[in-house]
Amino acid sequence: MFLRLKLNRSGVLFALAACIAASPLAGSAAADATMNVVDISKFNFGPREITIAPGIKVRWVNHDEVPHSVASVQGQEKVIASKAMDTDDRYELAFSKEGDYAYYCTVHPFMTGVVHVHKPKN
Ligand SMILES: [Cu+2]
Repeated sequence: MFLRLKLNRSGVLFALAACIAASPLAGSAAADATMNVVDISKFNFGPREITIAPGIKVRWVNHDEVPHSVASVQGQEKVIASKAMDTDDRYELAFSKEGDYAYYCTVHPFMTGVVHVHKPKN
């Protein structure tokens, strides 16, 4: 966050690249936001993997002309279970527990994504 304020644009990109190269938490640069958006478009979740801090919300938005959903099962528990979202529908969920939440679209199970929930390291 402080880096972002002090560096110019290319510096930020360099810092991001260094962060991605050095850490498995590739999405951690976005971890300070209170909301992260995953756009559903052309039968893909974008970004396909995101990393957020506990307590942060993720909002999925369907931009396709067909319905999509977001579902994740951990053990016996459905940790993500949206309804089918029509065009421009959205679904929001806050993740309180750390973990890696692999999810998929129940309408098109080949559509997959992951939400990594981890406390920021610094
Ligand atoms: Cu789908």
